[in-house]
Amino acid sequence: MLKGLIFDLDGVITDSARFHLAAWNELARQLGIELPPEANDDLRGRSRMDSLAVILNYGGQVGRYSEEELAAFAAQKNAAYTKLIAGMTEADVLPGIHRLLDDAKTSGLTMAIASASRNAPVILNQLRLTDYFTATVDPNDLQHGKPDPEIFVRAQKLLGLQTDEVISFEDASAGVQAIKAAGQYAVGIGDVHVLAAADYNVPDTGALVLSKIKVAFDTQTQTKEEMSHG
Ligand code: B16
Ligand code: MG
Repeated sequence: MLKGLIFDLDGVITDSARFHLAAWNELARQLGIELPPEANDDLRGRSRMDSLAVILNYGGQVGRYSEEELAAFAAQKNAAYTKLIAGMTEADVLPGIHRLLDDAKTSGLTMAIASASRNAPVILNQLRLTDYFTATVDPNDLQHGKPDPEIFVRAQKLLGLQTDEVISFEDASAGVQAIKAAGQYAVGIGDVHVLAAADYNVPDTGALVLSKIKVAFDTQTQTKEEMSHG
């Protein structure tokens, strides 16, 4: 039975993913790296240091810099990013998200944030959404970034729920992989070809309707139960 929802933040609740990409592109250019369009999908959902590694890999610069230099690049990117998100308000909540969160609240579902971003609490506060969530995973406590399932397993535990009691939402390929590796039901938001591993796909957040997603979730859960009983 469905009891909780777990949300990625960047690209799901709000379009801060574009600010991450802008800040990374600025740093990449400074390092003489021209990122190809497919880098956008590779960077989505990855932790700060993993994202930097992806960029250096595109530029053939892996192993060129010391730990201190890498930390300085990451700090520089974060400074640019925090400037870009400073002006975010309630108006930056993506279409369909307020409706989804309100429907979930009315249905008695409990909700958590599973964002790799250390800036997630600040953004949630600016969007005036903090009170919807009973738990937010602290990425500082994690050993592994997405696509490792750790962050979604942690969010589910914080909610005190079982894998077959939650639905998790992601816009990133690495994120959908993480949800599936955690054994949870995945809703993929974005290009269906990129997010083919999800159980339920929508092109954008405006198409998220809780009652419809719940029907698909219940059908899949029922089928699994019938199969396990032979
Ligand atoms: P920060 P999500 C992720 O957030 C972003 O998608 C990713 O682009 C970013 O590098 C990562 O957070 C770390 O963010 O540098 O702010 O700590 O999609 O998991 O909500
Ligand atoms: Mg995301």
